[in-house]
Amino acid sequence: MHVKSYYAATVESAIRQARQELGSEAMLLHSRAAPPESRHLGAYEAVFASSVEAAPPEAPRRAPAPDRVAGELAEIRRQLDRMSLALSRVDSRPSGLEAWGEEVYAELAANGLAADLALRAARAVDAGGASGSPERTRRILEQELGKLFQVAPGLDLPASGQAGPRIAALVGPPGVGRTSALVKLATRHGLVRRRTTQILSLDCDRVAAGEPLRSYATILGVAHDSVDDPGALADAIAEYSRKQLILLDTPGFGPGDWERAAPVAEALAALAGVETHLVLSCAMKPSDLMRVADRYLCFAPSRLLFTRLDETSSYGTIVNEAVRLNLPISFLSTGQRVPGDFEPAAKARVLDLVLSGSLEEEIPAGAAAAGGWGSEYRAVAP
Ligand SMILES: Nc1nc2c(ncn2[C@@H]2O[C@H](COP(=O)(O)OP(=O)(O)OP(=O)(O)O)[C@@H](O)[C@H]2O)c(=O)[nH]1
Ligand SMILES: [Mg+2]
Repeated sequence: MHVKSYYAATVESAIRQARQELGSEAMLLHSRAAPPESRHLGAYEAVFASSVEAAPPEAPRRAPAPDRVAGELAEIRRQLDRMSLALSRVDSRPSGLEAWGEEVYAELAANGLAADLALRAARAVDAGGASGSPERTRRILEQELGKLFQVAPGLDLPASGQAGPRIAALVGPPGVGRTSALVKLATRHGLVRRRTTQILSLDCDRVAAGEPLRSYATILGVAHDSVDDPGALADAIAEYSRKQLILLDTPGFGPGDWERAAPVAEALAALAGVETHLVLSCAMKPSDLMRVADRYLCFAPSRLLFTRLDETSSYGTIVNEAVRLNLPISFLSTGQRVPGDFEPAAKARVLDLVLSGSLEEEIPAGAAAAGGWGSEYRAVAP
């Protein structure tokens, strides 16, 4: 298994270059704007995993085996998890922190923040001389953690001069809340803003998979169509090219039917200008969430959309994944109500969730006196 980056002026040509060299068996892990140090190689980077050595383009290819590649990636992940667990048992106490820093570290870790991020933030608090001052601690934590991740609320407009609709696709594991989020987006970014909107659901071989979405679309009065073959996706998008907004719902793939994911990922990669949101549940165990997110990197997501914030009080995972995957957070789903319980991601809101461990937007008057540094803050409404 080797991992290689391809750089080009556009994501599509980077993918094309990789496919020529590695063949269709290679798996797209992610694509992004090239980091400054590699920008001279091309504006965009596409990272591919391949179990075969680079071969000339004319070499014959075997059929794609995404399950094997995914299996190998999962095994590497399992080994890394075991190693980090072993290391954390050797020394679970962060070293070099003052008593106040240790307290801050413990609270951040309890809110689900990854150990390295919690340690970095606690060290900044100690270095800032914030000992005993909740307000100062809070300010330093917001600054330190706020530097680490980005938000991208809203849906991107097509580049200037580029004709056609904006297209957003939601991908993610089964039952995570993709369809609900899509309906919320259709309402807030389509109906409310008076954009001509088309919902497309890629149903593949699940019988009546698109039914809940069709019902919602009918109630809302948004046009809906379904596509049952990933190969027909480009034609369907072309058919609705006069719409202003196309929202694409995709099937959720579990480990048991992962082989069906590859054609969908390929079909999405072949479309130009799709903004792909990876939908992740905050209620998942962090290590499971990490594994699922890694598996879905082959869909080349450019945003992270978090659901089920109402089912947990441990929000560190939102920041952990945004930092780890270097992807901005787009939206937060805070409950089952449609089209309610949905927020465009705001940095202040995410920081408040992580620091207070509460979904409440307003801390009741007087509560500050009862708690530590986390309870002193009033969240900024998104
Ligand atoms: N508590 C809570 N429930 C949610 C949230 N988002 C969605 N749900 C619920 O989760 C269930 C599944 O939601 P769907 O939107 O159908 O999820 P999906 O990912 O499209 O599911 P499949 O297409 O079946 O894989 C429904 O009962 C939703 O009401 C959320 O933010 N919080
Ligand atoms: Mg669904």
